[in-house]
Formats: sequence, structure tokens, C-alpha cells
Amino acid sequence: MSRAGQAVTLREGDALILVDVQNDFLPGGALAVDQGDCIIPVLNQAIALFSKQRLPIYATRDWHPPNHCSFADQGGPWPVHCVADTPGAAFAPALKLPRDTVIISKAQLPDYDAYSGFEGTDLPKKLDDALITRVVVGGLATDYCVLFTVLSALLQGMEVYVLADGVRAVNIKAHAGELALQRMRTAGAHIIRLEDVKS
Ligand code: VGL
Ligand code: ZN
Repeated sequence: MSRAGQAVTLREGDALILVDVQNDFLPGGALAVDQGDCIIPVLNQAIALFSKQRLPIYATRDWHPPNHCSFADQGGPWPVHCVADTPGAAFAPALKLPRDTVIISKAQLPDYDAYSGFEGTDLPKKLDDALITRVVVGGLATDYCVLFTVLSALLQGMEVYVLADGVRAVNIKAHAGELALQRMRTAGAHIIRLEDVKS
């Protein structure tokens, strides 16, 4: 996925966005993403790089009410997952989130789903206020919340770098993850690997 010439050297104005690294999206969880746990060491290294330079880190979380419209028992496409304040909605314990991580909860209303961390949250304003112009993105799942979060960031005018080794897909349809990465690249995102992030 990575291409030559796509290295990014971190500087002021950069932020890390970690998308939905929650127990329910990990192996054993209610909506497990295959190999979802493999991204955690990669994201921990990204966290260390950003922390070292005191660059901000934002962590989104799916934070649904028990009767959320996306759940199968409400006619939606997904099993019950990431119900607010349940263990499944908690961030993966292995993810080393710094204390000052900014947590962004989304899709909290029963009748609306939101795959993008920018939708119905104050993430856009927070990034704006912090003068963020470039974001590095990793998390779950490539073909849903990562995809739409990246497209939102691009629409907001951000330069976006997606960690190909820091995302995994649900892949309900074969290759959905690869197609999602292609969509992100076509929309203007840089698809990189952790090794391309320089401090
Ligand atoms: C997600 C399916 C349902 C995600 C959230 O975080 O990608 N996927 N809710
Ligand atoms: Zn959800």
C-alpha cells in the first residue's frame, strides 16, 4: 500500500486520530474485526511518536444507546455492539492512551448512526481550535468508521495520512477494506505505513 515519497515528518499542526479501538471490534468482541488486535502495537508506536512531540491525540468511540437503530433487533445491519458504558464499548486495554487523549463519543442518539467521528460531534471544532491541518489516522474498521472519518477530514480541508498497517476491515464483502483504501486515496488521502512517519 505504501508508495515512495510519502513519508511525513511530524510537526506542529499535526494530530493523531484513533478510530474506535474498542473491545467489541476486537477478536472475541460483539462485532469482531479479523486481526483487529494486530493494529494495537502499531498504534501504540504512533501514540509514542505523537506524545514525544506533544502533538494531540484524539480517540473516537462508538457509543450507542441500547436501542440503537443500527442493531439487528431494531432492524439495523449490525449485532448489538459498543453500548455506552459497557465493557464492549471500552477502549482496548492494550492501547496505551495518554491521559490527555481527547475522547470523542459518536452515534449516541437512538435514531441516527454515524460512521464518521466528525458527524454529530465537536471533533471538527476541536481540530479547528487546535489549528490542526494534518491528521494521521488508524483504527477500526477500515471499511466503515475509518473510511468515513477520513473522508470527513478531507472535506474539512485536512491533509490526511492513513496508516495501512494501523487499520483492519470488517470485510463483510471480500476486499471491502482494499476498496475503502482506494476510495480514501482517490479522495486525496495518503496511504502510508507507520515506518513512513518520522519524528
Ligand atoms: C463501525 C460498524 C458499526 C466502525 C461502527 O467503527 O467501523 N462499524 N459501527
Ligand atoms: Zn456502531
